[in-house]
Amino acid sequence: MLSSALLIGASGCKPKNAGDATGSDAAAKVYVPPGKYDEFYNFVSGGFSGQVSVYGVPSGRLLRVIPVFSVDPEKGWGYSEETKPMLNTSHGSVPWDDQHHLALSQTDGVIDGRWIFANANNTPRVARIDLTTFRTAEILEIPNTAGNHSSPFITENSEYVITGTRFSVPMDYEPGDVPIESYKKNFKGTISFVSVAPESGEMNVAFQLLLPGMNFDLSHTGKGPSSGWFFFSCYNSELAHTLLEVNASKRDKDYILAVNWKKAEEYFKAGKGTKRPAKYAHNIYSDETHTATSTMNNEVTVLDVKDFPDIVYMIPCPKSPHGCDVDPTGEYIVGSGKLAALIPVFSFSKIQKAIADKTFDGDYEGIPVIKYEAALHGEVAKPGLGPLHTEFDDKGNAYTTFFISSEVVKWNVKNLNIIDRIPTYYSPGHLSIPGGDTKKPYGKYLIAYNKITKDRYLPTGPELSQSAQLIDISGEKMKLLADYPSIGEPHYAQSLPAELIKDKSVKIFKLDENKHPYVTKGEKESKVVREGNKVHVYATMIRSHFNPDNIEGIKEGDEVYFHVTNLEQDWDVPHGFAIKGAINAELLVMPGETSTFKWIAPKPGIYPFYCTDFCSALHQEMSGYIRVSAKGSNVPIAFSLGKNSDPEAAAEGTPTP
Ligand code: RUQ
Ligand code: CUA
Repeated sequence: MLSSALLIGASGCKPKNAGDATGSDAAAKVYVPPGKYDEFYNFVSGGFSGQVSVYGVPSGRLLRVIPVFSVDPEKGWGYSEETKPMLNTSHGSVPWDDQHHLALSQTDGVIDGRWIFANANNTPRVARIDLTTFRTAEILEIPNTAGNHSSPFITENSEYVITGTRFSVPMDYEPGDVPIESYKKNFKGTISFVSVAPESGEMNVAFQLLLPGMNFDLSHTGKGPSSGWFFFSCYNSELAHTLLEVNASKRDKDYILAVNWKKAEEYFKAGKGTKRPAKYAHNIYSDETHTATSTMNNEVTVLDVKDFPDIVYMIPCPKSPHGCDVDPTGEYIVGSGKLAALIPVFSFSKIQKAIADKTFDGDYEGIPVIKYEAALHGEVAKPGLGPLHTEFDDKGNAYTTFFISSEVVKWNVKNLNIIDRIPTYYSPGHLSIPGGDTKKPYGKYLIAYNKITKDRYLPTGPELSQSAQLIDISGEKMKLLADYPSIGEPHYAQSLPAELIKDKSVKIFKLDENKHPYVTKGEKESKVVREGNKVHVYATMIRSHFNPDNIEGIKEGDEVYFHVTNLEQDWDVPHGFAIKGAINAELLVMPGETSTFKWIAPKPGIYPFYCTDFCSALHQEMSGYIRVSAKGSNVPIAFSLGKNSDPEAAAEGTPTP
C-alpha cells in the first residue's frame, strides 16, 4: 500500500514540515564557501526556453545559460550576423525550440568531458555544445522526423548520437498530403544515427531506420555485455492518430524496441541502404572565423527494417513505457511504464537467449516480439505511481521517479527490493545522478527535476518556477539537502565532475588566430568603408573606448555592418555593443573575437552607441556617436577617435578632417 502521505504530496497539500531539509547537517553539505568551486557541473535542459543552463552542485548556484535553440538577446545569439546561420533550418530561420534531453560525450562508456549534445523537440535538431567554450558549436537538422523528443542518446564511444521520432509522419520523400485516417498505411517512424567525428565532433546523419508508425519515447545505449545495442521505449503501438490519451493507452503492454545498431551499421557500411531525397540544414560555428555557416543537405540513407530482419526486436513492456534505462553493468534494462503498477527489469543475456531460441510471441508489424517472460529479469512490485525515469549509483542501486505519487524510490537492481523512498515537491519527471546512465556513476548526489512547485517558493504570479531538488544518496537512506529554481522546464540534466573540464575552459580567443574576414587586429586598422549602400565599420574595443567612436557620412537607409573586434587578451573582459533604436539586440564580444551587428540607418540624426558590459572603472565612458544624414546629402564618410576635442573648434562646427 502507498502511504497516504505520498498521495497527499501528489495532490499538492503539504503535510506539516514535509520537505524541510533537516537543519545544519543538510546546510553544511550544500554550503560552498564564497570563492570556492562546486564539485560538479550540472547541465540542465531548458524545456520550453530552448536553452541549456549550467549550475554548480551541490550549491545550486547558476553559472551560465548557454543559448542553443532560441535567440538570446543577452548574448546576441541569433542576432549577430555570425550566429544567425546557427538557427537556420529547412523551414528557414527558427528562433525558438523546446529542449528536453542532454547527453554528455563518452569514451568507453564513461563521461569524457568533450561535448554535451542537446535535442530540439519541435523542429527536429540536435546540437553539440563545446565544453571548452560553453557555446553551441553545431546544430544538425534531422530529416524524416517530427517531434525529436526521443533524442539525443549517445553510444559508448560517442560513435553516434541516436534520435527517434516522436510523431510518426509520412516520409519527406513521399507525398505528405494524405488523409490523416490513412495513418496505418502512410505514417512511418524513424530512428536516426548521427555520426560524431572522433576529433572534431562534427555530426552527420549517417543513416536512418524505417519503422512502423509508433511514437518513440526514450532510449539508452547498451554497455559492457550489451555493447552495440540500443533500447527504445515506444508507445502508441495502437497506431492511433486521434485522442491519444485514450486511444494510445488501450493496450496492456507497449514495447521496448531492442536495436542491434552494430548490425545496422554493418548493413549501412556494406551499402545496403537506400538513398532518399531529403532537405535538412547543417550549421557549424567556427572558433577560427568566429562565424557560423549553414549548408543544406539533400539526401539521406534509409534502411527499412522489414528488409533486415536481424536488426530489431520488440519486448513487451507494461504500460505506455516512458523511461528506458540501462544499468551500469549493461545487463539490466529498466522500462518505466507511465501507467504501470510495477517496474519490469529486462535481462540482456535473456534477451539474447530468447533471440537465439526464437522464443517469440508472434510479431508486431513484421518485427519479432520476444516473449515477455523470456526477456524478464523480474519486476519491482508496488514501487509507486507513475514511474518515469531511472538512474543508477555505483553500488548496484536504481533510483526511479514517480510522477503521480511524487517521490523517488531507491531499489536494488539485482534482487528488486525497495530500499528507501523520499517525497519530492512535486511531481518529478527526470532525475539525474552524475554519470548515472553510464558505466561509472558518481553516486553522491541525485537531483530530481520537479514539474510543479506550488507552495515551495515565494509566489510570482500565475507562473511559478520549476525546480531541482538535491538529494544526498551517499548513505542507505536518501536525504533531501536543498532545492533551487530552474529556467524554463528543467527537463533532464547531466552532470560531470568539475575536475574533468574546469582547467580546459577557454579564457580568451587568440587575436593572432582570428580569421574573421572583417577582423580589425589593431586600432590603427580601424576604418569605415562604403560599398554602394552598404557601409562596413571595422571597429575595435578595448578598455575603455571604441575605435572609431565618431562616425559620419552614413545615410538614411544604408545597411551598416559594425564588425567589432574585442582586442582584449585577458580572461573575463567581454565588451558589449548596442545602438539606440536598433531593432536587433546587443552584441557581447569575447576577448579576441569579432562580431557583426547589422543596422539599417534610420532617419537623419545622431545615434549613440555604447558598451553594455561593465568592463572597467571607465566603462560608462565607453561610447560613441554615429551621425545619419539624409539620403541625398554629401556628408563624406569620416571616422575618428579623440579628434576635434577642442571645444571651441567643435562649437564652430569645424568638419572632421
Ligand atoms: S521526457 S519527464 Cu521529455 Cu524526458 Cu520524461
Ligand atoms: Cu567595454 Cu564596458
